[in-house]
Amino acid sequence: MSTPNSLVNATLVAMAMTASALFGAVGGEENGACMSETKKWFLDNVYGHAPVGRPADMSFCGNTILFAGGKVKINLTVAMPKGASPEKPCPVLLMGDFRTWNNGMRDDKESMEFKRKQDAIDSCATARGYAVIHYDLNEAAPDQPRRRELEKMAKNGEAMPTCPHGVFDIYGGETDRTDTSWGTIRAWAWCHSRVMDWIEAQPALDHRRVAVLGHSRLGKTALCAGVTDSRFKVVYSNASGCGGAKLNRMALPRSENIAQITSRFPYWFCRNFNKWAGRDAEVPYDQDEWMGLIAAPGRYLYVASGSEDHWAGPEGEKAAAESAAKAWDALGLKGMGGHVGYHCHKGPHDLDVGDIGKFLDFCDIRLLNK
Ligand code: GTR
Repeated sequence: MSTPNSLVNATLVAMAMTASALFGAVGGEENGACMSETKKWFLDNVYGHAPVGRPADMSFCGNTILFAGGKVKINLTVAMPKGASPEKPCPVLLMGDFRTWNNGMRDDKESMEFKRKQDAIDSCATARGYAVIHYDLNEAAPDQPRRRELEKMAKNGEAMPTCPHGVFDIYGGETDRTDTSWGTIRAWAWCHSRVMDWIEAQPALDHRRVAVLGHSRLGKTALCAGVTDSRFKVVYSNASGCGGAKLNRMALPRSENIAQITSRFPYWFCRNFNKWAGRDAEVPYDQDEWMGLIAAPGRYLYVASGSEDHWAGPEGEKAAAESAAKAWDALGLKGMGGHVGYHCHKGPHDLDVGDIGKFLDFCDIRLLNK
């Protein structure tokens, strides 16, 4: 006789609780009452806390998400596979970028190269039955070049956008920043959650099969979104390095350390992260434990590196993925090679269509039962 589903579910929940004791509670947007100590440490010390969950002043208009009546907007670009419909909703890949702010793709060489890669990724994914969603994170929470541009505009007395710092200007964290206020990575991850809210309202998109992914700073962001929002079923970090998938405690002299990242990109993290500069080996929790927080039945982690990407520390990313996989093992689920995947492409710091192909091979089995 087969085991009833309710019994299987009860067993999985009990196993998840056991793993929680080892690795911290499973995802879901953070809320004080049921947050594990591990997760609290990371939000207090590294990424900061989001001041709101789904805000009451958010609305949707077509492919645009509006905050505070449109003071801040997120414009989504959606590439759909053939045949997706409300009767046959398709799985989704959610990616952010920084190239389309001001509602237009720039035409400089770097942006054109980015566009070529993005189009290749979209074609590859849609041909395999996945929708791809892109949007410009600068609109929601500006990254460094956009921040510099805004500073210059302010200095020159130019007309400023209503909310130059995006969601920080609406929900707080810019001028009233505290030691644990959200940094930009947490804010971007929060935006991914708002896009997830939008996905849930789209009948042709399958909100139960959404993968969040990103490269480099957006790999750090994908992990943050995966830990803080359990609706993301698959989380893919590509070359995320320090503050992402790389272990801080592993001595890798060629890779970025906490002092370097907090001095160049202080606003990516909460202020408390500065206190760990020069103390990488002393952090009480490491990035494998951060990624282990994603572990739950039906949730998957994928990590990829570049063999020549010494700044991101491929050895540290691989070791962290292997260690994080133990959170799934503790649930009685297969970790490495099962719920957790890893590959290292030969070459530098990059995410290209080859990486996406390998990642989709992983997703096909887990999300599409292929
Ligand atoms: C680097 C930074 C890395 C990485 C990268 C990127 O300058 O040191 O942590 O995130 O930027 O996002 O491209």
